Amino acid sequence: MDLQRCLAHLDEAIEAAAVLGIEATAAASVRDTARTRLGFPSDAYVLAMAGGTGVGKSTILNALAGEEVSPASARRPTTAEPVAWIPANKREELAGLLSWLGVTQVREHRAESLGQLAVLDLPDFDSIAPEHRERVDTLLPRVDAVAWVVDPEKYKDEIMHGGYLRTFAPRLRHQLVVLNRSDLLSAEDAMRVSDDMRTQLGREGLATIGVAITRARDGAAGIGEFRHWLDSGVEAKRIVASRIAAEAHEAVRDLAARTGVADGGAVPLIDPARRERALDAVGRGVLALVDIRGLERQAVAATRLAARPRGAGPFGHLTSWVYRLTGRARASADPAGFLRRWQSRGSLAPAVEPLRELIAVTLPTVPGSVRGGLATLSTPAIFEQRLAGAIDQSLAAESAAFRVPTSVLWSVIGLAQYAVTALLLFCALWFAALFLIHEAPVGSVDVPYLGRVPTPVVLLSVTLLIGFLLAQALRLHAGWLGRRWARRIGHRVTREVRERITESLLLPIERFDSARQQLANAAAGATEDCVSAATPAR
Ligand SMILES: Nc1nc2c(ncn2[C@@H]2O[C@H](COP(=O)(O)OP(=O)(O)OP(=O)(O)O)[C@@H](O)[C@H]2O)c(=O)[nH]1
Ligand SMILES: [Mg+2]
Repeated sequence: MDLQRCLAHLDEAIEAAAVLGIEATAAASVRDTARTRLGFPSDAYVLAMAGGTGVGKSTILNALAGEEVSPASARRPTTAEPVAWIPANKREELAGLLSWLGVTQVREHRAESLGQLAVLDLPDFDSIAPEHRERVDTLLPRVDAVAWVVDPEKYKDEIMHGGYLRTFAPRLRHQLVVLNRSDLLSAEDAMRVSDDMRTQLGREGLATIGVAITRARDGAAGIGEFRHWLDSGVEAKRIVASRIAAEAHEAVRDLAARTGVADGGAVPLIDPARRERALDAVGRGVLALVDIRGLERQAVAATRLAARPRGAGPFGHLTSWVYRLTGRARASADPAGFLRRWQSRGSLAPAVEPLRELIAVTLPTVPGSVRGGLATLSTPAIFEQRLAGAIDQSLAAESAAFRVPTSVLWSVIGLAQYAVTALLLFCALWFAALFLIHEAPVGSVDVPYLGRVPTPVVLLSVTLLIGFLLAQALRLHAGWLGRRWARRIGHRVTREVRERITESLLLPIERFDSARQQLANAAAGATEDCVSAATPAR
């Protein structure tokens, strides 16, 4: 159960690494190896004998078997192909596992007490034959346990310590160093060398690895400590699980370390408060370009233009037709066009600066492996391009939905203007009649300050005044509607632009941050589940 959870953490970590652009092929291969290994039916575990040439790997196996299983000799190197020594009754169930390991040389044993054990005698990893080392390197990630065989001459070898132990030991739980050919030393010296080896393992952070002293040439009697370790009663299943868990844990830890996150905690790359401030600044810069005030003027003009044919009486049609014909309407009463032309009003460069700067400041604090992805995001050209795209999209969506406001009041005013025009005509006829018919009787009205004023003059003045007031009412009402409309557009555009900036510029960073958090969580989970799955139950 712990093991399945442990592998799930590895999956999460690999997924997060993909978002972060971190190379995770090694981790993916760990995962694949783990799943394949778990897919084999056998409950036996595979122990590899690894070491330099001539340290006695094959001799130890032969001592264990009590017969010659893998030829050993003074010729260097001797073993070129790995030899598997397996329980006879498990031959069939181990067939798949052995072919996955690429092992063709198979010997059987009937040792009751070693019924769960398959030993692999590997070629050396330090001889003149480079293909031996290659074999070892491809096999070691697939075996369940390792006996690192050294001798008094080679126990300090750099290939063993700097190369193999450093790489593989942290990814194994069931492992042992076997100090062979100890008969070449006095008993005290053998103890001294094995203590020295332990000290060195401790320095390398591998203090949990035990050291067994053997004399394989003496047969079974010479490998008592090694045999004791084999018989120590660790369940084979547990060994297989511990190996996979240890490998998975290392892989997750490696990904987390390269991302710069610790177990459980990934401090956000960008401080949320600073992010908000930068976003506000960008929003202000963008809206200055979009020019909401200019938009308001255009919207008011467009609304007035729409009101004119309906509310300005018989001449309204004429003037609005003239406006349209001369292009005046297009230039100053076209809010949609005004929005679309935002880019002609200046450069975006100053607007993106606060956000770009924020990312530039953040970059040095980000681990090298993730820096690349973030750096691309903060390239001014890409930033501007994205922002421009975001603004274009939101403005296009907004202006496509434009409907110039309208009102029935305009028709009422329009009707009244027709009446005014009729009255004006009547006055004109009256004046004409007065000119033509001399001595025509005409009434008069008493007007304060002016005295008696002829009725047609009063009527004409009143009609003109009403006409003027109606025109003003239309202007004011249309202006009020236009401004209200413009304010609504302004709010929507502001909100939309902000949303799109967040989506196209900050979302990638947030995705980045959440991937880092996911990796940190996976690392914490792996520390818990993989460690408990990897504990060698003794
Ligand atoms: N003195 C002494 N010699 C040993 C001991 N174990 C093995 N040898 C000898 O060391 C030589 C090499 O042994 P192998 O078992 O072939 O060594 P190996 O590690 O398998 O070597 P490669 O197959 O080349 O990697 C042989 O001549 C063995 O007889 C030991 O405990 N004491
Ligand atoms: Mg050998």
